[in-house]
Amino acid sequence: MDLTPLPPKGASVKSRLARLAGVLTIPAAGLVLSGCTVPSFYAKEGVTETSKSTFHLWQGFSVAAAIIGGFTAGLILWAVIRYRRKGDAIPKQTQYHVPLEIVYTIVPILIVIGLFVATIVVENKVVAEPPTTTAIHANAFQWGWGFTYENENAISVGSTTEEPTMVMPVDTDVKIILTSTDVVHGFYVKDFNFSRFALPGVTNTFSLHAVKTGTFSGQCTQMCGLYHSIMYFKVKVVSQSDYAAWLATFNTPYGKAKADAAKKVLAEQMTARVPVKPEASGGTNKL
Ligand SMILES: [Cu+2]
Repeated sequence: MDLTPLPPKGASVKSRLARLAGVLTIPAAGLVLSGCTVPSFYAKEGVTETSKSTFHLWQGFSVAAAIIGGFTAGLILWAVIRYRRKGDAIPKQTQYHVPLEIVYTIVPILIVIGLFVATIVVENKVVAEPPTTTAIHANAFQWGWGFTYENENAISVGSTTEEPTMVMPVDTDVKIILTSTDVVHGFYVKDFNFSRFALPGVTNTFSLHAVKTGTFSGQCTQMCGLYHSIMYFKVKVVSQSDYAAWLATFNTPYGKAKADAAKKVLAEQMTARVPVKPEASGGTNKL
């Protein structure tokens, strides 16, 4: 029950405005306190071609939601204030306003079609797999990641003290062949705005095209057992010449021996179901 005393009859315009300001403060405070960041709307552009497309789609959805939400809130407020009860008289009722009904049926349908088409365009970009000769096998297992390179000796396996690092070249279409040895895992790289399940018995392929060099964090996003929380990895995007140089390090006798040792560790880890051994990985993921 609202115990707020009503203003005396004939309250001044000033006090009415003060009450209105009080009412409007609540949604305004909600907006400010939620820390809404414009124009990114809490998302990041990321460092791949498709992460940028996904980001722009998110922006479009957010702007559309803000406009529609603002318009709807404005209409509600207008109705609340304009038709607030002043006595027992009911305001004029309007029904079967056909032009209006047609507008509020067709406009939402057009909005949904617009959002749907924009989503399809971006999704087609995300799932596109342009032909490339650079392919990396990413294998998830309880509880770690192994990255091996098609037609190359290179391999990267993590340890409890060193996260496995997937090294990939910048400005290149890189095909990722994602598999799981045991249960469902999730391959997620925040700066790529990208996530994909690693499923046992299923090979998921996708393409990544980074446009910026740097080291980016990845993690398993599917609760996959006791040590799910340590299933981190890194993605190191390097220049094409650095990438070639890194691959070449595995072709020396020393590099080959390292790769063979890492392959053995990877095979052991896949079946051990324990956190990986720090001493065994040999730092093969160092660039
Ligand atoms: Cu996991």
